[in-house]
Amino acid sequence: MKTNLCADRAVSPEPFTRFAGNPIITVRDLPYPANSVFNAGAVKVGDETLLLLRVEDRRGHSHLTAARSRDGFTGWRIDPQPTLPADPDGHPEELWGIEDPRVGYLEDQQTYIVTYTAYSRGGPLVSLALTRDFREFERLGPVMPPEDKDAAVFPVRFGGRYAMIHRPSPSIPGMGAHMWLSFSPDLKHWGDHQILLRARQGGWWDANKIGLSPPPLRTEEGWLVMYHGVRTTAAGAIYRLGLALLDLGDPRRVLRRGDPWIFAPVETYERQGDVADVVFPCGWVTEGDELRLYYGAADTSVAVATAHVSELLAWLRHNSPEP
Ligand code: BMA
Repeated sequence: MKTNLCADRAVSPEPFTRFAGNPIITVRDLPYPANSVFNAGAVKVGDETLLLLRVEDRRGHSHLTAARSRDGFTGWRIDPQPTLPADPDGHPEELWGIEDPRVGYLEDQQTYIVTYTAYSRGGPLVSLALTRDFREFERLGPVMPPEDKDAAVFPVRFGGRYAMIHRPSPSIPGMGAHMWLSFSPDLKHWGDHQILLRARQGGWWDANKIGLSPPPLRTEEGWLVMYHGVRTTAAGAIYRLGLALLDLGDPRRVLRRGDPWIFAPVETYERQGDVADVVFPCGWVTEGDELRLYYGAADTSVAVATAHVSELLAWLRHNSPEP
C-alpha cells in the first residue's frame, strides 16, 4: 500500500485556518463561576449557531450550557445557568457530571439528539437525550455500559436502524481502544456491535487509542468522520485529529482513512491549560462549502477553525493509502 503524501501540491497539508479571535469562549465569558469551558457540541438552529458547552464547575464535575451566536464566531449569548445540569438523583449514572456532548439531528423525528458521557461510579458511559429547543430535554438514559464514550448518532437510519459510533475501552491493557459501530431499531436497544476503525500500533500518531470527534458529516463522497488519536509520550498525551470517509449507504464500509493527522495542538491556548496539548472537537457546522470546527483547547477554552469540505475531501484523496 502506498500513500500519496501530498503528491499534488494544490492540496494543502493543513486545510484548517484558526480564527484570529481564538479562543472564542473562556471561563471569563460565563455568567457564573466555573473552572473551565471546553469540548462543545455544535449545531445550526435557524440562522444561529448553537454551542452546547461542557462547563466544568469548581468541584470538577461537568454540565452542559448553551451559547448562541449569529455569525458563529463572536457575540456569544450564554445561558445564565446550566442548560442541562447533571441529574444524579434521577440518573445515578450522572453522579460525577456529564461531559463532551455531540449534537445531531434525527431527520425522521425532526428532533435534536445529544449524545454525552455520563460519569458514573462504574466509569464513563454513553447517554442520550432528545430536545427540540435546547431548553427542555428528554433523557433516554444510558445506552452503553462503562467504559464507553466519544459517541454520536447518524442523522438517518440505515435499513430501518439507527447507527451510532462510540468508543469502548477494553479492560485488558494492550488491546487498543478502537471506534465501534452499533445499530438500534429504537435508540434504546443497541446491538450488531462491530469495530469500525482500529487504533493503529507502534509509532503512529493514532496508536492504541482513538475516538470519534464531531458527529459524522454527510458529503457527496461519503460520511466524513473526524477522530482524535491519543499519542502517549514521556511528557503525557498529545491529542491530534485525523479524517476518514464512510460509505453513504453503508457506514460499515470505510472508504478512506488519512495517514497523517490533519490538525494538532500548536497555539499556546492549545498547548497550555488544565490538560496540555489537547485539541478536542465535539461539533462542526457547515455554511455551504465552509466548515467550522469547534474544539476544546487544552481542556480550558473553546476555539474554532475553518476549512472547506471540498478541500478536506481532496486532502483525504491525497493522504489515504491507495485501495
Ligand atoms: C478525554 C476526554 C476529554 C478530554 C481529553 C483530554 O479522555 O475525557 O473530555 O478533553 O481526555 O483531557
